[in-house]
Amino acid sequence: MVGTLITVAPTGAETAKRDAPALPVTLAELVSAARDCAAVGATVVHVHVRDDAGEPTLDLGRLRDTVQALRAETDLIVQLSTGGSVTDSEDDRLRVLDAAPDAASCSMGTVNFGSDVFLNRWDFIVELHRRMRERRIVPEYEIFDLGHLSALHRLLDKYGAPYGGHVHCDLVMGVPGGMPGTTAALVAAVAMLPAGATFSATGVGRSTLPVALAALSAGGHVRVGMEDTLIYAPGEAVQNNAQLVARAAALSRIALRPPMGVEEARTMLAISDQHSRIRSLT
Ligand code: KMH
Ligand code: ZN
Repeated sequence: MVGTLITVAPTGAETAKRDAPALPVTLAELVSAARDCAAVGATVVHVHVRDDAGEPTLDLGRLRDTVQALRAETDLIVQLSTGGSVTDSEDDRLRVLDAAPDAASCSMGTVNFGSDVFLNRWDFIVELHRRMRERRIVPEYEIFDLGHLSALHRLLDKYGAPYGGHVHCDLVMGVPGGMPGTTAALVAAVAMLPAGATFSATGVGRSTLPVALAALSAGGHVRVGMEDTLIYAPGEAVQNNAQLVARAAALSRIALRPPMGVEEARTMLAISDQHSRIRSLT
């Protein structure tokens, strides 16, 4: 039986350090959190970086340093966010790919995001898809709503498969404005996946646990982390990212689909070892 891919999204772009002191915002904190998460079962890290004031940034130098540090200090697959924060420009979001990560997120449509709008125009999505293939970066298609799966079919039909040939989606559920974090919504989304695609799911806020359980029972994979939830249980704040990864790993063992190792994850996601080779040469 296939193991479980556990992705950790440790930081995000929405939470302030003052509201969640355990949020990793410096490079040292991020690397330390990534190491702790790898030790308890994570194989992919979904990365947003912050500036010296702790604010979200897409500064290319910082992104490059972050990719390099995570490669040097962990074996995790490094997936940079091209979503950034709701105020980031398309040019800045496209430039993220110049930091040469193993993988990057590719959000498949516009969605209301609380009282903001997370804008993803069709032409922008096509450009992200095209540049990722050109740079040999494996996309993770972020699905916030069912219509985003229609857009994914359209993208693949018109512009072909991503680099590596495999399609992996992350169902981001429970965003205020997107699909709800329910089993029914997950089942509906899974039914719309392209043939041969694999999926992870992440539930925002209180939907974290129900979505993880639904994903495991539907044969999917799991993303957890402080980007998506700061609540561990009713009345109990998340202590750190590793706590969330350890719980996801425990659930995956109960489901008899224990956490995947990095090699198994690279094979499933069709991520070549080109970046590991680069690492060994530098
Ligand atoms: N911060 C959200 C507006 C992604 O990383 O690709 C977008 C987001 C998606 O987090
Ligand atoms: Zn993100």
